[in-house]
Amino acid sequence: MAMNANKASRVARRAAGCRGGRRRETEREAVDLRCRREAAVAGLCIDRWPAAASPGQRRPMGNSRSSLSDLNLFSKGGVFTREQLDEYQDCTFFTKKDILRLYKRFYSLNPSKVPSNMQGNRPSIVTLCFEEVEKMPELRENPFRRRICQVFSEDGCGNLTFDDFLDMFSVLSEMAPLELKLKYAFRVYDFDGDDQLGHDDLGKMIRCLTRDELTDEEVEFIIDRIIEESDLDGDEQISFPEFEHVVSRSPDFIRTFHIRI
Ligand SMILES: [Ca+2]
Ligand SMILES: [Ca+2]
Repeated sequence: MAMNANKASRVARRAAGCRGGRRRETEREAVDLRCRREAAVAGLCIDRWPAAASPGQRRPMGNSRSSLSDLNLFSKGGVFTREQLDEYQDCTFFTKKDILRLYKRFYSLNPSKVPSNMQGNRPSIVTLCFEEVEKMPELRENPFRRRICQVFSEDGCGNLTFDDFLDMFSVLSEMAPLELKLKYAFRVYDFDGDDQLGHDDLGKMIRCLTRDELTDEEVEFIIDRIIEESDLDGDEQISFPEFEHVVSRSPDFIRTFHIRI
């Protein structure tokens, strides 16, 4: 279990941008594994993805049983070096097999753009644009798909390298701890990136969640209620600790920052 905590910390560092020293930020080294149970239901209310399954129930990515044989073809071709796969396995919640499956998904989004050899620095250079990534069934119905991709993209615009793509699915995976998911859920909601959920962030979040079906009055009413419930220091904004506090009391607030692969 200790290894999982370390791994969580590594993935957090990686996802926070330690590659190449960009966007450095510290992460708590210890991750409370008691949160793992809640992780199954937690995250951003992002949508109608199926509820969490135990790791043994995970289905392979792709939509057919042929995935594995296709994958072998890729493996023999040497998509990644052993060192790359070791590092990916170390820095994410995935097995090498998962990583190759994810590569296959990435590749299939635009085979003319993604090379069949990803050695060297290609994983941090070859980029799929948001419009290509959002077609994935796992994201297509998600009202926050653009925000999620923006948060994980190196360029902040939602265009993803394979490294970004892998980080995104690692944090969204059922193996990622609640604490990590909350951190990214908060970033997704924080549209203006000022580390607070203010009035405008909450308005956008509610409109996104309800697919813009509420009147302005209804949105204002909900914003007021959220602030009333969550704003402990009275500054009319919700900080990350306040967000964590609320979400830990009402797990329904965020349902599924989670994608099965
Ligand atoms: Ca904000
Ligand atoms: Ca506050």
